[in-house]
Amino acid sequence: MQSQCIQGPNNPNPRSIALIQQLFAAADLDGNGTLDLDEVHTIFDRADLNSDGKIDFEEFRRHIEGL
Ligand SMILES: [Ca+2]
Ligand SMILES: [Ca+2]
Repeated sequence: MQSQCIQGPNNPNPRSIALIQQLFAAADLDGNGTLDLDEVHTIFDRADLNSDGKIDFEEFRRHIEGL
């Protein structure tokens, strides 16, 4: 059952926070604690599997599951 992984903002569940930390750490390629535009672009390009310049939900989901 994966459907309850992501809760709304009113429910600060530890799994959401862990996921956010995981996403941030994965995006922070040089590990300096901040994201710069190059890092965001790199992550975007990785997530955009069909290179159409957009990330649809399926691509987003697969990207997160692949972390
Ligand atoms: Ca960084
Ligand atoms: Ca795409």
